[in-house]
Amino acid sequence: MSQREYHIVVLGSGGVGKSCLTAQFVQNVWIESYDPTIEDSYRKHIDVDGRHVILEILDTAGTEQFTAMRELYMKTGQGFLLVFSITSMTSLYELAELREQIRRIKEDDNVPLVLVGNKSDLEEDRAVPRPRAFKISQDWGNVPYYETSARRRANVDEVFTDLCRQIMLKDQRAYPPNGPPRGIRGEGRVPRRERRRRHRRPVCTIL
Ligand SMILES: Nc1nc2c(ncn2[C@@H]2O[C@H](COP(=O)(O)OP(=O)(O)OP(=O)(O)O)[C@@H](O)[C@H]2O)c(=O)[nH]1
Ligand SMILES: [Mg+2]
Repeated sequence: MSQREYHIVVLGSGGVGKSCLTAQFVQNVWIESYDPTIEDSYRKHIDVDGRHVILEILDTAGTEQFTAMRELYMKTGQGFLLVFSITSMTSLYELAELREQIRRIKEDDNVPLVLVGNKSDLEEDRAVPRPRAFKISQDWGNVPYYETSARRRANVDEVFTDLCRQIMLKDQRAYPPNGPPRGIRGEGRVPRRERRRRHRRPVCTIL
């Protein structure tokens, strides 16, 4: 079985839950306390569409004073999780600048991205209406939008797998010369299940 290594970068403002999402994905643990990150990296082996993949995950600093390395990791990253908290509109708006920076540095309009609205368990504190975030994800070229809860471990595997699949679709070597297996080809950046949902109602979230 062929083995690939892909570099994923987790980006977003301070306190939105980047480290908690990463810890849930990599180690299946929930972290209640808040300890601002400088920079941490993790490795995780997963299987996606029958391919064995090693993900190298960089959990970045949301706090401005630690962002000096940003340009470097944007160059080396192959896919980006853009994380905001559904309890903070500002945290969503701040992602626009990060996305622009990624596009500029990579000189590519189709960098694998996933927009992640975290803290979905805090519905009573919601400040970002789901359609608002979904509209932004569409304006960004149909970037998949998920709402997650690191606390409840909801949609955590899904966001990493979606991003990994996007990277694999870009990596010609990941699939055989006649393309990815049935059901994956042509799916582009939006999973089929999600597209069907979009036809039914104007939101795009898997809960
Ligand atoms: N209720 C709830 N709280 C969360 C969730 N995810 C993270 N938190 C809490 O939010 C706080 C910040 O989480 P972190 O994962 O450290 O945030 P971060 O984005 O890594 O922050 P920086 O490292 O400073 O950029 C912690 O107290 C977490 O327990 C979630 O899904 N639901
Ligand atoms: Mg952190």
